[in-house]
Amino acid sequence: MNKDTEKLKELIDGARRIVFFGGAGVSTESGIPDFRSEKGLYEAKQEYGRSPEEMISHSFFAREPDVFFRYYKENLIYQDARPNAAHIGLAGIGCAGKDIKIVTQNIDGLHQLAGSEAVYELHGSVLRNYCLKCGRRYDLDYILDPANCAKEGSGTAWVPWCVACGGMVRPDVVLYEEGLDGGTVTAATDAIVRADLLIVGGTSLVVYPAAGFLNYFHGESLVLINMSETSVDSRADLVIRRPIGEVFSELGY
Ligand code: CNA
Repeated sequence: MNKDTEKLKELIDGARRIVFFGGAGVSTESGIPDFRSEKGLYEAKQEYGRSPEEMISHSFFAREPDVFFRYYKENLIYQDARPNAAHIGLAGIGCAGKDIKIVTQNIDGLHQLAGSEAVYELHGSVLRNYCLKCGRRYDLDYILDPANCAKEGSGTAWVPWCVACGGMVRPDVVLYEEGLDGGTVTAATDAIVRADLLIVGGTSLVVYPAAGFLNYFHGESLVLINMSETSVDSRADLVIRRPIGEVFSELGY
């Protein structure tokens, strides 16, 4: 086992309450691109001529729902993606009897698919959708089915519509310019405040308010697992600059 992985294993084994705080880099090894890596969505062909932040902002969604949904379905949905060694290892730490909570900026549902139980999704989930008019809930398959997107006279092909009331169905995902869910924020910050070990992985830590959650941590050890440098590297007790899936498969939980 690599020296830094050995050190991480010691910290995990000695911790009483662990929080893993993660971002898009946790899922790149599952084939889901992040935003800021070389192969991330920022570098992907800019056929829309706008940044990912603008494309998935509240104002763009309100202004051009059809283009929004096209971009969203083409770039943010990966139905065949499966949990990688990082998701599986984190779930394994829980199975080994450790108190571990996951605070994620990801919207892909892969932590739950891997078996993690306490998962706080700061930015919602692509798996959940709801009608803006009557609140009826829909799954991902519903919004991807073209039959649910055709509406006479609407002139759109990508926007899903509610079968009950005809209202527009939207993803339960926090768009840029929208606030985070209060209950999720409270649960996530409580977990961080109580943790003695905080492992941060696969996040550039530039998206706020999520990145600011790290300031709630006053526990014993802070570990960072990220391919590129972040603003909190200097505060960390251990920095590992390797693919996170590789690190977790070495840990062997
Ligand atoms: P980001 O800004 O794209 O940063 C990702 C970070 O992960 C970068 O610093 C990379 O160097 C690092 N990284 C990439 N691959 C690995 C790897 N295998 N091992 C270790 N580090 C790696 O993404 P953030 O999560 O920080 O930004 C927050 C946004 C991105 C959130 O709002 C997410 O909802 C959004 N997003 C989510 C997904 C998803 O759900 N999988 C995908 C794309 C974007």
